[in-house]
Amino acid sequence: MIGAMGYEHLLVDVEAPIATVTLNRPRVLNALSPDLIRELTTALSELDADDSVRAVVLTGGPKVFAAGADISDMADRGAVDQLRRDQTGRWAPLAGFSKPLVAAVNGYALGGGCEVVLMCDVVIAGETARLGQPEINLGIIPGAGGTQRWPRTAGKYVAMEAMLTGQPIPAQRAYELGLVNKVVPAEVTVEIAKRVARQIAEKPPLAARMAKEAVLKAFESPLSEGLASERKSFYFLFATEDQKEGMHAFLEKRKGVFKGR
Ligand code: DAK
Repeated sequence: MIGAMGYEHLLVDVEAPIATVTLNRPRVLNALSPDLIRELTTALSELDADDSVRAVVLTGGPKVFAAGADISDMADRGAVDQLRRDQTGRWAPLAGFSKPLVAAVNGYALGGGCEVVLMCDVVIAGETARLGQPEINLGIIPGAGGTQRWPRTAGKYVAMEAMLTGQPIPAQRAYELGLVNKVVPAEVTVEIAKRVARQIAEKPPLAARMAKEAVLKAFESPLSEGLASERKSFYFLFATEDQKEGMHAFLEKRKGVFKGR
């Protein structure tokens, strides 16, 4: 069945200034087939270019986030075939999404599904959420950033245990380890994630973009480089109308109205 926006495996709901993207292959626990990945990255590219959207919620719905890449698609592939498909490059619209991405995670977020969560900026987990990298059980390792983003998020030993045992981590433990921002009842995960997205969407979008970029830079650069880059973005924001609006609104004791200019 093709949805309203022409996607077969996704639901995309734009309620400006936020949008919600729902992975929608429930029969196979939202397994990330090449078609689903293509649709997801296409939808994200479109939302990144849509000025009416200032933050995006990414979810798998009420029961499951995603049980990983589609094993039936991968089982008989060879190394060269995998390389030629360049799935890492295909994730660029997600990893490089310029607007804040809020993940709403219920149930399993495994393998590539967990790696998608790790590419989001804020994670709201339902009490049923279970995050893990079970690739080792299949004779492979994570291939969409898991071995790199887990240690940067939760430290070496948590990452090692997750990669080597393949055991998923339940929501509350994930919260204690700093892998998710908040644990909420599963029925309200998406609603709370939308609330967070709306809160972010009220902020000046260029400042949000620069803040996201600056925090991500911390994972990639030495401190001195990160600080220099932060300072340049800080100066740049003084060239925006929203900075003038934000500061004058404060002085005039009113709420700022931001245009993303
Ligand atoms: N792929 C395909 N089908 C899946 C699936 C998956 N990952 N996960 C579940 N399904 C299907 C099941 O086969 C079953 O289908 P039917 O038998 O009904 O036809 C249906 O979804 C319901 O699943 P279960 O019957 O197994 O449900 P249970 O509640 O009993 O168990 C489970 C839920 C999540 C514990 C179990 O389904 C499970 O262990 N699933 C596999 C989890 C997993 O191993 N995930 C990692 C996959 S590897 C790459 C980058 C990244 C990746 C690949 C390439 N490149 C850069 C090239 C990522 C790799 C991975 O994610």
